[in-house]
Amino acid sequence: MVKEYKFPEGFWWGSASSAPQMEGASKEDGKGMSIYDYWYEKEPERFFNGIGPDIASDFYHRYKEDIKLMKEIGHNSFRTSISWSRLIPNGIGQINNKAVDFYRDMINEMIANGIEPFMNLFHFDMPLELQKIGGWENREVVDAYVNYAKTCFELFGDKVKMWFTFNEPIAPAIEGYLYGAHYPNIVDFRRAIQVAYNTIVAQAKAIKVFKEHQIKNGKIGVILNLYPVYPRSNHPADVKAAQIADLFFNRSFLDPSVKGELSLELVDLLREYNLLPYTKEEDKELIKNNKVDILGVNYYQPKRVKAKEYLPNPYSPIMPEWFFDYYEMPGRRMNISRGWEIYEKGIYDLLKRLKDEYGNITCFISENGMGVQDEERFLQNGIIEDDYRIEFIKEHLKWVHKAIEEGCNVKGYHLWTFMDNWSFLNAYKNRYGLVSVDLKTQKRTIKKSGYWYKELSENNGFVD
Ligand code: BGP
Repeated sequence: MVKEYKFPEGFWWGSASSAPQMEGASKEDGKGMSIYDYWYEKEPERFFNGIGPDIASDFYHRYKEDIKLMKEIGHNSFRTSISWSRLIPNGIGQINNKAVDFYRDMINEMIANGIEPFMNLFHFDMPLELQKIGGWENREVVDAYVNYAKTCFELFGDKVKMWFTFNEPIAPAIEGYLYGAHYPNIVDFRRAIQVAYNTIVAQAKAIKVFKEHQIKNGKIGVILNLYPVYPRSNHPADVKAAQIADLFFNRSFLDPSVKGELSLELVDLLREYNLLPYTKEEDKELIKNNKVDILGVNYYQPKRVKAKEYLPNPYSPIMPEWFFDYYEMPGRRMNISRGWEIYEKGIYDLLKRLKDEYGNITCFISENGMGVQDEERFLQNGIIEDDYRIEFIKEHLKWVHKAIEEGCNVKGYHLWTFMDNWSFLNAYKNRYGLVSVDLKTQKRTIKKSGYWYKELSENNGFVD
């Protein structure tokens, strides 16, 4: 049966990206080094095909034509980030005026094209100078971040109304300090928890400053990568495993951001394993009084877990996986390029949970998308015929639509991403864009999905 899926008036249609993943120009116009610029210099072999963030999709030079393309494919909003090390090359101190000009012009260009800028302050790219003094483990860096946030509100708050403290703040903690996948490539659960905790404090302090700054009609939020966590069965051991995975991967940031308090169950668990972070007396009140106004939800895949098959080696470093095993559900559908399960209903389950357990906070889908390797396979008459991406978006949007019908407070949908961009580690292996980028020439070509997205936005929905 054919059905029309109409979305609420004023729904945000657009996409998301970030400074380190699209700007390039990593050594130009006074930009300081971020940890990724540095790591790439040191170990280029760790990035897919040895491609780093130095050129990326060259948005720094091509933003005007790119923003026009965004408009052409139906964007009414777009999220990117400010590069801290471009704006303040040493992380603290001197502001780079060339960066101020660039961001001001970029923002003005978006607004002139009817695209609301959603501005994120931090997308994994710690200024190298601040990493040298301990990065997020050091409270001085928290203060430097708050000062950077304040600078951004002052410089761009007259134009940008939608602000975000962090994209996926759990990622620098666990990928950088627990799984060794991001710089500084450490494996130490205790340190990861300190990083996560300090990030939560940094967020609360930035929100406090934001409120003091009183940006007219301004909103501040956070973008979290959330996972519906499904136990293998209803057996109490499987259910317990899922609850613990949920504490680590969702509630760790969701509870302080939305409810203004750390999850007591998580605190108890960390205490039991002697993993509690160093805190300050005043933090609790600060976190309580500085919750987010809006939540961005990045959804790619669920987590399926089961009780552990074997007891962990007591001599091995403690990891979240001491408490559960991942479960490969028979028949699960996979995006094999990325190794991620595709499970559309997960987006609905997440949104319903936010309604039921998190006060139906104003939210939007801030990332969702499908990265495909060797996408040139689908080139026909010069354009990439990515019907799979259109299907992927439609199938997720049907569930978003159902969630809205059932009262969830969802304001928009941002795809990852506008044009093919650089990915931490995977570089340009998997292409996610509505617009393809030829890395040799930097030529942009709208994909079939880009044309479809335009119709989606113009009709504020689709028929299927
Ligand atoms: C999210 C990040 C993005 C983006 C996306 C796709 O977690 O916020 O930065 O990269 O995932 O993932 P990947 O690039 O690893 O395929």
